[in-house]
Amino acid sequence: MISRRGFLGTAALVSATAVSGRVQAAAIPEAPIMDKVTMQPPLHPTSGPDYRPVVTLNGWSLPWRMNGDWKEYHLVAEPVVREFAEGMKAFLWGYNGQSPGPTIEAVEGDKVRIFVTNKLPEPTTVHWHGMIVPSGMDGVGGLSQPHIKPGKTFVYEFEMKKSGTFMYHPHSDEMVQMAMGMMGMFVVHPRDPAFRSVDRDFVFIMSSYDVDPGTYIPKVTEMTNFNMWAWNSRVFPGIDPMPVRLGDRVRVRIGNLTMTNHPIHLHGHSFSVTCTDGGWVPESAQWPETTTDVPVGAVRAFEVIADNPGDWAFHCHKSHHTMNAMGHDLRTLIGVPKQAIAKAVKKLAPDSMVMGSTGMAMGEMEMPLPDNTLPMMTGSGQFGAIEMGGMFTVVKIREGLARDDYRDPGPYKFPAGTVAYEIDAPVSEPARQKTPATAPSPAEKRGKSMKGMKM
Ligand SMILES: [Cu+2]
Repeated sequence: MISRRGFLGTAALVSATAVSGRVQAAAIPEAPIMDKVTMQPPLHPTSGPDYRPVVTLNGWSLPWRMNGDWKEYHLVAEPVVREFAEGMKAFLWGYNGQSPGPTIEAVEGDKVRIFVTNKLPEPTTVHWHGMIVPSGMDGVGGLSQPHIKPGKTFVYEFEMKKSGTFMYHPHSDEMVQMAMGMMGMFVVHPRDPAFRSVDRDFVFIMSSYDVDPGTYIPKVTEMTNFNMWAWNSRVFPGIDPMPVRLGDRVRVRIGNLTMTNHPIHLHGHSFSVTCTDGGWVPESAQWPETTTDVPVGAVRAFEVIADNPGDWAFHCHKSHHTMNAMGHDLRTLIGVPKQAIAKAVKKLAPDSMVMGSTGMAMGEMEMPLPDNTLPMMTGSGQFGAIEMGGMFTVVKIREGLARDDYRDPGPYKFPAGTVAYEIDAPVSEPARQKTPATAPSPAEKRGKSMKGMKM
């Protein structure tokens, strides 16, 4: 649900000598605020050219209003509380009540006017990453504009020169403001709705945080060692599933404003990267993939025909990025009998754990957690623990979903006889080919045959 902030004061913007095409005596548009962390229904356009709207994983699109032939939006940069998953919240900075900010949608050729009000305790700006804008609208504080001081509102005006998938983020105290979650996606739809049209269009932005277990504020000076790897500032199992109708052509647009690359992998299908933040990839330059690397400060959008029904894992392939806090600095104790040391260590460090020796699935272990901390691997499926966290969700491909139905269809009903199964094996040791315990190396073999040779 979108609640309304109401109109802000307008006196500051009233000017008797308004320049044509600039804000005149009109009120500043409303700044809608979002209080939900779940994926909101697509926002179909009620004015201007038609398009198929995107849906934002655990997010929403920013409503706008028309003022003459300008589309007007209002972003409010402000401190927010964001829930990463049930059981953990963080104090972040974002826009309009959430971090990341709402997805902004417009159409190629649109003239947009974006009001930015700064309710942060320090100056900010907004940079429109990947978009072709006049230099003075590029949002680099000090270089292309004065910083927006706390309590002030600035206006950005530009035309949508090209369609594609872009991002927005501050270019002012960047290290702090991005580490605090200030970012969002900007989708520009093609003027021709038939161009690269799809049935479902998902979008999200990747961010990372370093939040010590039991605390609420990210450590903003961290460079590489993050412990929260998030899609739209959510981690599994807090990330929405992606419901898809069998046979749909699906686009997934992914932005990356973390400090490292993410190889994003989809099970059960192959796809092609069709768009970057530079624009559309010509068909002749596309190739099949099942994993695409999304570099830092970049966007990759891929398209896939959802022709394989089921529940399909969709995740970053760096295994540390599918874990939540506390799993990153532990000793490897594979092969070490651990019960005794676990007991001893836990006395000294109650939040520690040892891994990899009892055959117990990590996701099934119970360990005491500090407040406001998620288990490192979690989530459950119809067969047991999923043992994931971070950048992981499930693409749920089902027959006959309605067009704009994005509700979780529940676990997949596997047709009988299509699930990997256990057999009753009479012996615990499988039969193996008989080979010496240590086979001679090729060099040893050569040495033997050399000895036998007459020189
Ligand atoms: Cu990753």
